[in-house]
Amino acid sequence: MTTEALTDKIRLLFTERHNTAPIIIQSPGRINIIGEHTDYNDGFVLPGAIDRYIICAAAKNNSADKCSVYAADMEENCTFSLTDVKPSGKGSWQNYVLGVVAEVLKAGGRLSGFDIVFGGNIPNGSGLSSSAALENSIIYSLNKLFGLQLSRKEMMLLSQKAEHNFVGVQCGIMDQFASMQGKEDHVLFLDCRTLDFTPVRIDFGDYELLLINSNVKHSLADSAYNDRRNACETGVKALQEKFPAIKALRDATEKDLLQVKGLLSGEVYTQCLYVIQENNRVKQAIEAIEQNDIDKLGELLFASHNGLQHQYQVSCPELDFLVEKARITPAVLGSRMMGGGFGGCTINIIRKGEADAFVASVREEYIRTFGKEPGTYRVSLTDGTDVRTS
Ligand code: GAF
Repeated sequence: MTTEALTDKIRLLFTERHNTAPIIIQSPGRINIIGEHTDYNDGFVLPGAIDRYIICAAAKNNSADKCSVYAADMEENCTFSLTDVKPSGKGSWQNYVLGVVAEVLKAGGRLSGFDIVFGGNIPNGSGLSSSAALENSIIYSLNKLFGLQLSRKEMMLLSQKAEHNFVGVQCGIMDQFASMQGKEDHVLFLDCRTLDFTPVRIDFGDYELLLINSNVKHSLADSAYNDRRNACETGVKALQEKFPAIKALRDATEKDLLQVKGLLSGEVYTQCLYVIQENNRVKQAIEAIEQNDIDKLGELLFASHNGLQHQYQVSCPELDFLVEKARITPAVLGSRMMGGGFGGCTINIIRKGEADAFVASVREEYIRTFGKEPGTYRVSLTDGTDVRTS
């Protein structure tokens, strides 16, 4: 559905349900060029917001504490009192909303009753961060409705806390950041330690980005994500025995890690090595972009996937298949899985005009092998969460 049609639908649903005019907030999904699983290691990432959104209609109601949130896509309604905001069942969309409300209250935000209707055109489970977009849309709405005076940085950090405390995923900041701070036609080079960032324009020349959705949603992704985080923390503790100044894997070199190899299981060692190497790849990617060297950027994407598949072990056969096909296709300069892993999309740098032929060349075998169809998206880089004016 186009964002215009989605906005009309959400606005109409809201006025039908609540008989008043809402504010409309749009909050985008994100891609990430490179820098996967580096964010919670204080490292570097290169994401951007995309023109797929959660659209959220919101208004205060007359109650002191009664709230309602209607998820148009699921046709589900959730009502709660501000005096008793608790997590809902595991895996429920409600936790993204309730978590944000709870974090706002915890931070001292003064709220009264409100109503929300939301819906989206970010495909769920595609690794394009529909959940961060939802969290950001809720916090941005509350900030506007109740004049909370939160900065973008404060809002994205509260969204992240909601995910930690209500959803149970110890995510880094990349997704909430990209969705909140996005800039049209730019990706954002973010230092996840300081949260300083630089917008970067990439000149792809004769090439363009193509997302291919594996259409795999892995149910173990959340627990595996937290496991990887723990592995990184184990690595840091071992490193600190020899190098007390190391605070996160971002501070370590491959040589440092080698010196504590004996203190780590083979698996943890390899996973930490991946993070150190991926962080270096982001820095190399920035150099390649500055030199308009898209071939080099493509090589880095393939190398990133290799690490995610074999070292960090967060890929899956469907994603590996798509990247392998890309590797042997001359029109594709680079390809890798994107986001947390175990499903979702690959991001590809492909020669303009070749996307349809590439997808057609892999489609049949993909369907035969995995019994499902791959999806494709072409996206544009866009601004972060904001009020929608039309
Ligand atoms: C998920 C997380 F939410 C991000 O913080 C990031 O760690 C990403 O996986 C992997 O790079 O999207």
